Amino acid sequence: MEEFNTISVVGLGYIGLPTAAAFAARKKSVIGVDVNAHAVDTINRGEIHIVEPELDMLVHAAVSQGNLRATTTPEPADAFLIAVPTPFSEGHKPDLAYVEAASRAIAPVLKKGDLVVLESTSPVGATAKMSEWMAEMRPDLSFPQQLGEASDIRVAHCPERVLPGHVIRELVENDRVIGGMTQRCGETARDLYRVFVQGDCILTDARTAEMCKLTENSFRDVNIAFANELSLICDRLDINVWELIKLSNRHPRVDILQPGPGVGGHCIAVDPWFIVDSAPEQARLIRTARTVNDGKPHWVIERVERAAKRFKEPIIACLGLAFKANIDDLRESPAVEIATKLGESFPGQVVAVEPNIRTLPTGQHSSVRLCDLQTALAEADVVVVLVDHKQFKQIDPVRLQAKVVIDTRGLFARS
Ligand code: SAJ
Repeated sequence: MEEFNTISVVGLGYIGLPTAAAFAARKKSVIGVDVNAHAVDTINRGEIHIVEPELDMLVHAAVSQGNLRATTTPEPADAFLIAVPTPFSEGHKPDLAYVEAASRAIAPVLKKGDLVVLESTSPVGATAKMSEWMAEMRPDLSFPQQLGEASDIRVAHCPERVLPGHVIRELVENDRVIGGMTQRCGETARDLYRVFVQGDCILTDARTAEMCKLTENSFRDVNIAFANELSLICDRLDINVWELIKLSNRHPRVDILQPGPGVGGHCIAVDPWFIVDSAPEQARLIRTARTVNDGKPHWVIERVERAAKRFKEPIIACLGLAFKANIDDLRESPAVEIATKLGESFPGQVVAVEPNIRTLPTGQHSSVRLCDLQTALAEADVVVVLVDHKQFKQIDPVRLQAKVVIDTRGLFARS
């Protein structure tokens, strides 16, 4: 069993910061590294720069007890976890620039016996590439691609799988898939995660672990696309899709997900493209699912525009801007895309209700006015339900009677 006294987490975002705090809660000495000086200063004050339930308390405790410290410059440690973004660039090609920068940044402080784990969601082959970048910088050390089990540095991939909004619980309880570049690399990484993970830590190779994470999110994307496609078909055939899905799900082997205004977030709408990019000819269903889900916001916009034409100067109320229920995260949100486009088509006539934020991000969505739920319901001719926030579930349907309601989440249209 390996002992890790000092652990460094590189990238202190939605995954890196909770992970750093989880190790610190187990009394490990944790050094968090981030290029964002504002994030580093905030964490060193015991505060957080992102929104995630319970994270503030954990970080505050970790910093005040001296177990977590943040810095912009990497320092020596026994294990390094890299949790930086892996977005896609032009043509949906994975962009590994942050992984490359992070691995080159830690390379100078690596020493014999260290473990480096890539946590970022990555295309197949990224862990091996990361190891090559470090090897380039440190010809004095050996890496698994050069010496196999005998290497000085151990390298593994262990994708994060936590659900935003439930990160603290899922981080501890979820099973972890650990892909070592060699068997020993995997076993060493497993010793590290066992510090705080209560779920099973299952070993495989790095490429399978990379593909496993992409597969999980693609599975979800394909299944949401099925529900979204059904919603279009049912609209055409004048069938209530929510009732249809509920009835179909009575079958013991059928479990259809829910249609919505499209798929948001930073994972499910991104990761399938990594598979498509690496096997474009084979990944036909996965690519089509992306197209179906990306097309849904346009379909919603068209429906609202058609409905709005019935009025002279309609007020359109968009209920919800976040990418899913009961969170404040507006990034990559189909609801934002829909509200913004409607605001452009109907200047001064679109209001949005988002109970989880106080102001709209500056410089964006200027065509949309943020207001409270009661005002929106009083003013609106057309109500577009975009997010199933708990506050919206309490709306008395009587208040919607005289309005046109376009309900993308089935809050009021279920039967
Ligand atoms: N959505 C639907 N219908 C559904 C379920 C979801 O339209 O029936 C939409 C949501 O409204 C949202 C999007 O899909 O816009 C994604 O939401 P989500 O709750 O399904 O997933 P995320 O993006 O918050 O988190 C996912 C999770 N992956 C899986 O469930 C397979 C999480 O475990 C991953 O860690 C995370 O991606 C990630 O970081 O990759």
